[in-house]
Amino acid sequence: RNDEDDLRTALAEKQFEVFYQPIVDLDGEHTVGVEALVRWRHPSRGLLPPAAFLDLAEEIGLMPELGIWVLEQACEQAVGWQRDNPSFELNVNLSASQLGSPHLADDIQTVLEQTGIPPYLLVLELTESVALTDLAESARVLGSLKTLGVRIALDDFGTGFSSLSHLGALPVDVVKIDRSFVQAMPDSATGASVAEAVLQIARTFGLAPVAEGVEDADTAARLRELECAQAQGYHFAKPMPAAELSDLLAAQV
Ligand code: G
Ligand code: G
Ligand code: MN
Ligand code: NA
Repeated sequence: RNDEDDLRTALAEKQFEVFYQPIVDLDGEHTVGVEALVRWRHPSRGLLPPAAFLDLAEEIGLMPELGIWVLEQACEQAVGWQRDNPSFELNVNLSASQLGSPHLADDIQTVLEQTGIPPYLLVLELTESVALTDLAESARVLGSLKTLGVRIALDDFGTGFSSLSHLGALPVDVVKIDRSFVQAMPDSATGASVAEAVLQIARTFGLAPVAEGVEDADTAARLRELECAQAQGYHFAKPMPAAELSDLLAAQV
């Protein structure tokens, strides 16, 4: 048996789990939402991170199915969290092959209906590099998703662009500032200025920024000064199983 067979079996047997990383508002440091992040509970190798299997899953055509499974799981969980916090947001990642799937919008619509999650509380994340591969096609597909009422986030923002023209061409609501910029903030004045410039670009285009990879209190404070409303990172919390997230939410009420 090879890795490919293992992965197909994993999908058939649902050996995956969804972890959730809090997204906080930088003013009160309350959890305002989560990003869903898939893990593989491998029968012999233990809990595997996405880096260990997502590229292969994408390559052999399993990502559309795995991606929709993650979306379903995450929406079911989020509906519960929304009972206590009616504005609780759920972010779910989309892969390149999902974006290319002709039934993506229909599949998402089905999950929205089956789980009853309000569409405006679902944020679909797409990496900037995927979004830029074919700008016209991305604009068309994201436009079709927007008609469902969901929001779109550009992930790894700032790493992919050769020009800024794409920001006007894509129907995007949120940008997730790549952690390379955030982590360079304490290093030097230049690092801090670049992060500030990336935030400024987001604002120029009317996009809500979420800072990724915040690992210390100083960076959080600096981002707050720069009026970045939301952030994510180990300083606040690592990705965790659904039950732990429920405990965390219960403790902060
Ligand atoms: O969980 P971790 O922090 O190791 O995530 C690593 C990367 O894997 C993230 O950048 C994220 O974009 C990607 N990833 C995690 N879960 C999913 C998923 O369900 N679908 C897609 N397409 N990517 C995911
Ligand atoms: O989709 P994306 O690649 O942005 O997913 C977030 C990834 O970043 C996950 O792999 C998550 O575990 C990781 N991550 C989240 N917070 C931090 C952090 O503060 N520092 C670092 N180094 N990684 C983080
Ligand atoms: Mn992401
Ligand atoms: Na990212």
